[in-house]
Amino acid sequence: MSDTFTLINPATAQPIGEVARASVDQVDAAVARAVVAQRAWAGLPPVARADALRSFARAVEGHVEELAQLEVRNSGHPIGSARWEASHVAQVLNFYAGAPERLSGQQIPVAGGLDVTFHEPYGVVGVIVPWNFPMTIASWGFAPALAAGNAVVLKPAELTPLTAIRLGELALEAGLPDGVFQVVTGSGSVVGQRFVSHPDVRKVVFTGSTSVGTDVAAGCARELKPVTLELGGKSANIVFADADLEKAAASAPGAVFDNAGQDCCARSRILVERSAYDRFLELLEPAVKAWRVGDPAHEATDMGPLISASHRSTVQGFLESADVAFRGSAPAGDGPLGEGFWLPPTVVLAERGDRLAREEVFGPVVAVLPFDDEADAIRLANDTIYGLAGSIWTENLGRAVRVARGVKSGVLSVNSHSSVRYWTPFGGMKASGLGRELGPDAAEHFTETKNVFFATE
Ligand code: TXE
Repeated sequence: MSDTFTLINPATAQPIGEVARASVDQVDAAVARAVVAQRAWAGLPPVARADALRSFARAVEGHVEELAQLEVRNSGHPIGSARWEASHVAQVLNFYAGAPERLSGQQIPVAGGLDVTFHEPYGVVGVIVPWNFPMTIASWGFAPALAAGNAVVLKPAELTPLTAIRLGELALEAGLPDGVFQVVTGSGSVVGQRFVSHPDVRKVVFTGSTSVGTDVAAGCARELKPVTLELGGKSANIVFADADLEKAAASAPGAVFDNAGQDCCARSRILVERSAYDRFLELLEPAVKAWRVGDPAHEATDMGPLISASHRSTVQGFLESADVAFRGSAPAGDGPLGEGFWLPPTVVLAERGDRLAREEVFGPVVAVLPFDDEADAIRLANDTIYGLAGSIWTENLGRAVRVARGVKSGVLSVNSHSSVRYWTPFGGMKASGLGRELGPDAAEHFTETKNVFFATE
C-alpha cells in the first residue's frame, strides 16, 4: 500500500497534493507523545490553558481566508460557507477557552469530613472526523476536549485533511505545547481503528456513517472507553397548511442543498400537509431553480460539487426510477469544471416506505411527501431509523410545541432551519448518535468525576 494519499479537487477532478498515510506505529508514537504532553497540560493553571486556547482562536481568526481557500480546493465548499466554517472554529475555541476556569466540582454535605468532586480529564482523546465539514466537526471535538485538560489526537477524513493539518500547525504557532494537539492523517481502518483499540486513548469522538460508528462503539465497548457518536440523518422539514408557505418554500433549498446535501442535518424529506401540497410545490420550484450551483471559488455560489466520483454514483443510484418533480442546474461541458463531481439539486415525489423517504442520501436530493394531520406528520417524521434534526413550519404555537415534543430528534427548529449554534447542545437520537456535542456542558463530557472525602475527625 502506498504511504501517501492523492487529494482531488472535487470541482475539477484534478489532483491537488499528497498527504501521508500513517502506520499503526506512527499512531502509537503520536499517542505516546500525547500521554506525556497531557500530564503537563492538565497540570497548568486553568488560566494558562484558557490563554493558550484564546491564542489558538486568534491564530485561526488571523487565517480564516487561508483556511477557507484550502476548504474550497479540497472539499469544494463555496467560499462564503468555507469562511463561515473557519470563523466558526475560532468561535468554538473562544467559547471553550472559558471552560477551564468554570469546570467546578461540587461540595457535598457529609458527616465527619468534607466531600468534594473533581472533573478529571480522561487523558488522551481520539477524534475521528468525516469529510463533509472537515474543520467545524473537528473543532467540536478538539476544543472542549483540550479545555477540559485532555490531549487530542485527531484523524481527518482521507479525502479532506488539508484544513485539519493547517489547524494543527496553527495550534503550535499559537503556543499550544507540543504533543497536546496532533493531527494524524491516514485511513479509518488503520488510524481510526487504532484510536479505538489503543489502551492510552481514553475517549473516542466519532462523526461519520452509522455503520462505521456502530463498529467504533462496539470496539470502544470492548476497551470500556466512552464514545460520542454523531451519525447519519434523514431529517424532516414539516410544513403545515397554516404556515407562512412563501417563507417555508424559499428556505427549503438551503435546508437540504447546503453543502450539496452532504450534511447530517439536511432536511432531506419535506412533509407537507395535503391541503397545501400543490401550492407548496409551486412555490418550491422557483426557489430550487434559483439555487446557484457552480464554481465554489465564486462569492455568489450556493452549492459546489459532491465530494468524489464514487459518492456521486452512490447518490445517483438513489435516483434510478425516482419520480423526479423538478431539478436545478449544475455545471457540465468542456470548461475547467466539466470534470467535477456535479449533480443538480433534485426534488422527487416519494411514497411512504420508499428508500428515498427513509434512507440517508447525503446528496442534493429531497423527497416530498404529503401528510394528513398532526398525528400523521409526527408518525411520518419518525418513520426512519434516524433522529438528528428537523424543522416545523406552523403559525400555531400549541401545535409547534406538540410536534417538537413528538418528533424523536435531538435538534429541532420551529419556523427556521437552524441546527448548529456552538453554545447550544447538538446531537442525535436513535441511529443518529450517542451523546451530545457543543453547548454549555461539552467540556464536562470530556471529564470523569472523582469524589474525594477528607476526614476532619
Ligand atoms: O463515512 P465513514 P464515509 C454518511 C453519509 C455518507 C456515508 C459514508 O451517508 O454517504 O456516511 O461516508 C473513519 N474505524 N456520513 O465513507 O466511513 C474515516 O476514515 C475508525 C454521515 O466517509 O463513516 C473517516 O475519518 N474510523 C456523516 C470517518 O471515519 C474509521 C458524515 C467517517 O468515515 C473506520 C460522513 C474504522 N473502521 C458520512 N472506517 C455525518 N453524520 O455527517 C472509517 N473510519
